[in-house]
Amino acid sequence: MNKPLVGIVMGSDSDFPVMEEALKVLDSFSIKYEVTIASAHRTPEKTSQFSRNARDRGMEVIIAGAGWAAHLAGVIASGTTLPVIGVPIDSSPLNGLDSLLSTVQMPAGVPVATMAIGKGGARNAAVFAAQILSLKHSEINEKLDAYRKNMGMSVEEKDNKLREKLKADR
Ligand code: RP5
Repeated sequence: MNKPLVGIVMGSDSDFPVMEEALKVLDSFSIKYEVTIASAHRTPEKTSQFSRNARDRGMEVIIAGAGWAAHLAGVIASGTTLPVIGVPIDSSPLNGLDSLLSTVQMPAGVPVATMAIGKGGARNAAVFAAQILSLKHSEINEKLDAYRKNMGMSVEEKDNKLREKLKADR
């Protein structure tokens, strides 16, 4: 895996603290990615070039995160038939509800797989990207299985800790 399989695009550097969550998950799966700041309204030409060239550059999935009137994921989806995963960022006075609706409400024909608002959505975007990639890259499948197993184990740990705390407190 030499070329980045995932293209991560965000509208501004102010989106990075949220989008970083996606990077962390992809790192944990050893999936190579490329990070770009491109804005649908501030740098429309760069955004459109990115999406038009992504497939030829070897990318297989794109994650796009943006806030406010978040048309970034939709604009990127319009220039490629690669799967585009959208992350609505909670950077506006409407706390991301505007970005959620702008990202999810794509008219029929050009879909954006839209995740939850904010950091949880960014994490899920990376997990979902890994799930798409696992169809072709079987080594990612094993990592996804381990991820799910660890998640289950951490819930069990929390359950045990809470039970012990309640026993001690009462
Ligand atoms: C959107 O506008 C970006 O995705 C960001 O969430 C928001 C604000 O951008 P900055 O003004 O912080 O650069 O395009």
